[in-house]
Amino acid sequence: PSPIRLNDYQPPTHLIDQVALTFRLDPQATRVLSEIRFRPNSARPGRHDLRLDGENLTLIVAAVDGHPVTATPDATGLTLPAAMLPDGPFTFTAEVEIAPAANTALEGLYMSNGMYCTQCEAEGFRKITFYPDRPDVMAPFRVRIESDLPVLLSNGNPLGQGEGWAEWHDPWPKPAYLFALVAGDLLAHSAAFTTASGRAVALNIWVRHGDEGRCAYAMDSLIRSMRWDETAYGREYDLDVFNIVAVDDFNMGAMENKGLNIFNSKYVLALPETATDDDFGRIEAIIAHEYFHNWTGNRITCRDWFQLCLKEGLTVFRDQQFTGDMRSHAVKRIEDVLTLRARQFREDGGPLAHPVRPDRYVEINNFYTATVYEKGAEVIGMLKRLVGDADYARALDLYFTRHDGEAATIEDWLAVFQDTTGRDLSQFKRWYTEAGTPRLTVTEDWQADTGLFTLTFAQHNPPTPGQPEKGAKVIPIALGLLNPNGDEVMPTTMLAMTAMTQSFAFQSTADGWQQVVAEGPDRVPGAVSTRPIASILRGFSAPVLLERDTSPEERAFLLAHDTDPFNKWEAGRALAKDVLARMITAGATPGPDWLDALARVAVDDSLDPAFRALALRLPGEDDMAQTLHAAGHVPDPARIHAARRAMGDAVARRLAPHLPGLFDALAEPGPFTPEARAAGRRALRLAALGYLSRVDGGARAEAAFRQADNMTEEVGALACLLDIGRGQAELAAFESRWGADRLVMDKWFTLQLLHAAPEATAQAVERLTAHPAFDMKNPNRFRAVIGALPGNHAGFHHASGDCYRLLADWLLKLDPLNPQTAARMSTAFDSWSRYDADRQGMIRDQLRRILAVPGLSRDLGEMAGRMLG
Ligand code: B3K
Ligand code: ZN
Repeated sequence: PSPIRLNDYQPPTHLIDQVALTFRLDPQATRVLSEIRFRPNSARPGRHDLRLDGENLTLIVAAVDGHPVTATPDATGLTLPAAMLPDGPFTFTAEVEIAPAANTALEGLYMSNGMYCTQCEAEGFRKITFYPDRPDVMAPFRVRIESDLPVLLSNGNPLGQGEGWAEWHDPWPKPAYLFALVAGDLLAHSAAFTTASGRAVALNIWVRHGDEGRCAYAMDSLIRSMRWDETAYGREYDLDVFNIVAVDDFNMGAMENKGLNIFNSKYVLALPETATDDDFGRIEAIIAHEYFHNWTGNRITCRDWFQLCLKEGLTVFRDQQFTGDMRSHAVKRIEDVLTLRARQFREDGGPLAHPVRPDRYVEINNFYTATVYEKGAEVIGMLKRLVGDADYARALDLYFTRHDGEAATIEDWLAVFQDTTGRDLSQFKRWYTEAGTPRLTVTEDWQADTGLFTLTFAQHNPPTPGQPEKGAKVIPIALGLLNPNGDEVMPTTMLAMTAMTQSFAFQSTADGWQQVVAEGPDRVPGAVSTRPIASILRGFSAPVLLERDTSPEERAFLLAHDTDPFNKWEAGRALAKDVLARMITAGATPGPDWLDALARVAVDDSLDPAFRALALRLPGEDDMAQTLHAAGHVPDPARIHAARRAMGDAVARRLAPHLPGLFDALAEPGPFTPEARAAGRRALRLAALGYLSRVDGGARAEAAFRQADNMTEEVGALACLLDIGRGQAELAAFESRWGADRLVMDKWFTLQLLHAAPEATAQAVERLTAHPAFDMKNPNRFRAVIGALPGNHAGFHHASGDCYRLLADWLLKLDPLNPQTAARMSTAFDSWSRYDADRQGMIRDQLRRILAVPGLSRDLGEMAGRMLG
């Protein structure tokens, strides 16, 4: 299929004033009656055919202004010729039949455990009825649902309900992708909220019987999100009800349908004994994310799908701010950068690299990526750093007033910043249009006689598919300077790099160190000074690869003294990666300096336990493969694995005297609370237990597993045991305890795969997929096994190539049922070009085998094709 291109965008020929839908629900034969009030779009003068999208629909009858029309749908929709249409407004009515029970792709109207639900983003509404299924056609919806099921929900406010029916009205014009319908035997966990201006809102989380006791944390997160959006962005909720529904079969995390968010049950249901601290954190973040979409996505939506980052980048940025406010900005930033590097830098460095705003796609579902989401959020963070907090707030206010009710573009978004600040953002826009992670190198110069300290930066923007050459990017570089005694002598200063190479000079003055803008005679004479130590790219102020020749001593200095928590962590991380890289490539052993520095952080009670836990986490194997490849090596997964294990053992031996004390002191008194402080203590406690298990043979982990009263420690202790090759009895105990709990059992599947020895990983896949509880139709379960496979780097890349073959087998099995999830899981192959010729050949063979399958989905076909290049 040929790609859709941004440059071909045309406004719609017709707009819609009103939509009325009636659903007569039936698993095999649901009838959908639609009544759509169209009017010609003045932006497209002249008379035009009306094209309606529609897929897998059986057309029963259609009419224009009450006159039956004989229109024959093709594979993708229906055309009403201009000659058939009145000059002005008209009403199109249709009745179609669909079969939700047969819908395994989980897009459109489908069934999950006897309940009906929908997923329309991006292009699922066309599987429900004939409609201009594009985000720039917005309309108010009235919906009538007829079914015997007790709970019948749609978007907006309830209009009425009776025996076997319910009606809903959504007054806010919305694109079809935000349509939702749910029908089932559900229970609500309810609460009330009053908005800042006094609107009473009924909040409900709808779940299956038995799950109603697991909604409290999600509800609490929702209420905090609603309050936060009022105070941080001045955005209030705008309907009388806000409904959330949890479903077990869902292709992604959640969906922001207007007034009726639909969630993967994994991101709603939580109790201390079933959910880990990470689960609680993700629930809070995703509830917030979907809620924040009400303004950034729903009230202001995207003109076309190329503009996806307009809503996703901004909404991720907002949920990151929220989590920072709720928990810890420092810890949140470190975690976000870890994810960015693991997922987005990986994507940007391989065959799937694409701009934050792509300019072509075959299947839009393939572009809900780390680049659109996470890099999209980074770009907004940079914009905020460049213009400052006050102008960011003014620009956002302008965005909301200027574009409310509209379908907007990235140009519109940048224009509110330009109009607010008077800045020209045309160069900044390259962040949206050019793919690839810039490499930033820095050299330092110190003139003892003049006291001038100069940093010279050079940026290199590597070629990516379809984009051989790029211009200079605007790079905000947050910089601080420290004295050799550890005092900060210049607080964080934002440098804006705009050229390919650019120098910034600094000098010590009576007021401390300052940037020297004018060189030469205008320069104030500097005070006598010593060479400062630079802390560069504080807070990870731009999504770049910083390359800096820093000595281990300087890194250890920054680890000990940097006032910027991100760079403090980053210094330790860089040290660890240097040590590990030398272990992998040169057979070195970790030296005492690094081990001592790590030990000092581990026992430093003045530091946040969550921060210490992050500092104790060793660089991941995939991360090392990515780093070694970028440095010109061919990564050997087996060596990386062995070296990382040796590194863990060395750390465990060095920390051994402190570990029992650390582990015991961090035990939480009193009952479990999911809040960040307690979670941080558990994280450090489990990090200590991990190292302790390597020296005590797992005795404490066994006891911790038995005594755990929460899932964080239960699963954490089990992971410690699996990591040292034990834990078989505990796995069996876990299965018999949790066998009936689908969400907890996903953890059981994933753990075994992640901890399988490299040579036993393929067998683990075979064993786990043969388990009676493995169900490929359930995306959570499929992801828990097949999706976890690349997380076991050495196993997935085992020289036999068995896992490559197994992954391809499973993708091909899933593709006819659920192409969207199959395509997403295929990205495990996107790093092939890092590895040796044998592995490259084996992966490419699998990709070719996939591409050769007749009837392959557009989703998986596009991905395999792009990965092969
Ligand atoms: N907007 C949805 C994602 C839809 C994905 C469609 N393939 C969830 C979110 O980003 O909030
Ligand atoms: Zn989103």
